[in-house]
Amino acid sequence: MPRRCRLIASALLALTTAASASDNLLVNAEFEIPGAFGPIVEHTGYTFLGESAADEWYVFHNTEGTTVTSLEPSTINPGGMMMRVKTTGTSNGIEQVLGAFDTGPACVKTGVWVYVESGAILTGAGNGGQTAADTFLTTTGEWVFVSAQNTLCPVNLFIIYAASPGGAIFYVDGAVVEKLDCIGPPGDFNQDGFVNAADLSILLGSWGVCRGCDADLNHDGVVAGADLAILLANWGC
Ligand SMILES: [Ca+2]
Ligand SMILES: [Ca+2]
Repeated sequence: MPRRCRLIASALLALTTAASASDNLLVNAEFEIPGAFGPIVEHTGYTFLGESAADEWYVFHNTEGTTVTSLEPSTINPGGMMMRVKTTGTSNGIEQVLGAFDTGPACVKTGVWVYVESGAILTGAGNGGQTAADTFLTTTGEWVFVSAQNTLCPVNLFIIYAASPGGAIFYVDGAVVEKLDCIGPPGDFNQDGFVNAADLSILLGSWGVCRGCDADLNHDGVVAGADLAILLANWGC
């Protein structure tokens, strides 16, 4: 990375970190603290595989594969550490649990600095095993701050996963999950604080191609079954 870009990236990281440090629901968000098995940890298998190279960050596989995590000197935050994640399977990556299932804020903003070496990644937040792909990153070879508001609620889990066939190689640093003040969770279209039948009728009334409309919860330009599934998952949140 050119020196100027690196300086700007460092300044941005410092700003995002300073602004959010006190409100960050994540711990070890800067990947400074090695885990019990660190600083290089290899997991092979399926489902929950244990702690990564970084304390409080865990490796989870949705497909069979191998993931190697390692803490290395950060290239975006000089003097600090970042984590390298190399995974051979799609939908495999790292996650942090923020609280118990069915607990946590209805609305959050998530963000993390990511440098993808190969493949593509997604980030998401949600309730236990039910997380949405809130961001997709296909840019390789540069640091990018990926940020989104949650789709599923309540939020007690934050994930950073490979979204490409065959896995991905990526670096992460400076992650944040911040509670947002909201009247109601995603799907509360009429803003009465709850997701219920009134919101369902709004969604059904928007059914079909509907670019930019509120009921398009997954932002794919169509109000369809995927949006209905999100609304039903957030029912009563
Ligand atoms: Ca509502
Ligand atoms: Ca949609």
